[in-house]
Amino acid sequence: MDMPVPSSFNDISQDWRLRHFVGWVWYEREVILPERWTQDLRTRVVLRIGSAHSYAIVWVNGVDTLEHEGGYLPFEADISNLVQVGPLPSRLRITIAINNTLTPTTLPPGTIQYLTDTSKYPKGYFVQNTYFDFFNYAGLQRSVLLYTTPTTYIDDITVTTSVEQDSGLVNYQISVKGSNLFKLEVRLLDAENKVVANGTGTQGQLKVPGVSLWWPYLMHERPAYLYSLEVQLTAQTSLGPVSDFYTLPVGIRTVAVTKSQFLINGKPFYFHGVNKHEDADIRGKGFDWPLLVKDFNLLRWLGANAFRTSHYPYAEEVMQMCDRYGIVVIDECPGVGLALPQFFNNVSLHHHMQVMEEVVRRDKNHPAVVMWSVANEPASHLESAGYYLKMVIAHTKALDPSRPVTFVSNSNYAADKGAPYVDVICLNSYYSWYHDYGHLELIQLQLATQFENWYKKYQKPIIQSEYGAETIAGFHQDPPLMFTEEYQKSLLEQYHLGLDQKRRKYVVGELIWNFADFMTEQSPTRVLGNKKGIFTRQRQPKSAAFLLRERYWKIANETRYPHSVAKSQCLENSPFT
Ligand code: GCB
Repeated sequence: MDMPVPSSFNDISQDWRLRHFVGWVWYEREVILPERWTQDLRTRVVLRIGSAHSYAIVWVNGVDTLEHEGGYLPFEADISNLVQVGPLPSRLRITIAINNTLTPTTLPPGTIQYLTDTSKYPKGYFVQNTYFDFFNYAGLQRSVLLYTTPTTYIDDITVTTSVEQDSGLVNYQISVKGSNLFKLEVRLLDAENKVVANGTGTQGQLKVPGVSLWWPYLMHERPAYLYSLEVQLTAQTSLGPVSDFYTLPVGIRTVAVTKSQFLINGKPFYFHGVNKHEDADIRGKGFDWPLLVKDFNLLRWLGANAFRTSHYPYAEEVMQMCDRYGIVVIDECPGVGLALPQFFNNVSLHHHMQVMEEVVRRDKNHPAVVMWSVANEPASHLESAGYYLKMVIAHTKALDPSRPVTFVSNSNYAADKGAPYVDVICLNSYYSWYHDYGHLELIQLQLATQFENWYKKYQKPIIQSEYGAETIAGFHQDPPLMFTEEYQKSLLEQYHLGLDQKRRKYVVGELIWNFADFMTEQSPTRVLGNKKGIFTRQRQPKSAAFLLRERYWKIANETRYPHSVAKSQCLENSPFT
């Protein structure tokens, strides 16, 4: 059948078996390569897969080329040897087999349960159990690309930044592969394309006097300032000279955490934003530019300055947009649904660390990323989870000492075994929804208890990383009843009163669950998916979106730094000016 890429395969056809399919699916396509890719042997041809959920094997012209475990991160292979042979035109057959089965050692984990009562189930009947609340969309959900580099090429760049008085410092490290005989020239250009610093060699430090810092949206009159790091490689190969060139957007900023604050460029930063999902009608988790740009327009309309990539790394284009718009990111790996004791084993731990390596390698240079989240709601009351989280967090800190690390907890403060290792406490709570449902009057008290207990025990800044209410757009009831727009609004209002009590003390952020309604597995508690969005799945606002908009712009106006504010361009969008 025809299958678009990128897209999840589940919602494309009318066949219910494909929608719920668990197992191997096969993609195949032929392409003809340009002649210079195959005839100039100084060219390296690479096949890159943006993501394949969840386990993939790739063949090129029938040759087993690549395998990858884990659904939300890119992987690639040098296929030059396979394409630079044989007659012209050079035809390429790419075959990708993908298995979406989740097991106790995948991330996210899952279990396959065989139902053996033959009076109820046919022979061999099984179900895929998952322990997270979103539909396990699968397939080639991000782009598959063919690209070239020279045979000696820029393999990777790592940039970290710091600030000394009014100068910015950009430390770079460049990895070159293919040969040792090369020259590297490095230039840093400002937003007007003026060269502001130069360097040579694989590592160095560039100094930018009178630096323009990268500030989050609504925190400065010129947020999201990006320099460009241009890296020029020239090399000698046995077939003659080659050159490679790469431009990396660089935002100069610092991130730090104190006992009660989250600091960006030395100033207290308050996360007022959302949790998202990659999710939409028909395409499922398939990457889609119109949807992405719409979402960023909604974030800006809302006055949101941050989101968490709940519960897996999002497409690279999303991270690039965050850099450009100044939307701060808590970058979460697919460590979601770690609910059962059996999931905390050595094989999983090893894989989880490897996934963190892949996330950090992919996202380390994004100024928008200010913190890593290694998991969402693991069973962190278990001893085994405590050890597991300690190891994953330590590994992530070793990979990237420049950013704080967290995981998102829904455990009790007294029982949580992972919290000692995080830099910021992130808490999910659903007062008056899953607990004491219908009792909006209890929220303020319960929220105050939550914050005070955690802060007393850990003295670390706290983010309310989820709160919200299931809401069917168009349902109304006054006085408010559950599932109506009025109830969602009232629940938010009560949370906000509680948050405001602690906001200037040690609570450093609030992220609503969720930005938009999204698809889940079928269950008696989900009406065509999770409806806790402040926007519908089609991105239309529910009443709560307007409430949140008013709040976020108000907070932004209060926390703006007078020294850095001229007549703000951001303010022009504000509903209050
Ligand atoms: C949570 C989870 C999130 C769910 C949400 C809910 O705590 O982190 O994935 O979707 O609750 O709506 O139940």
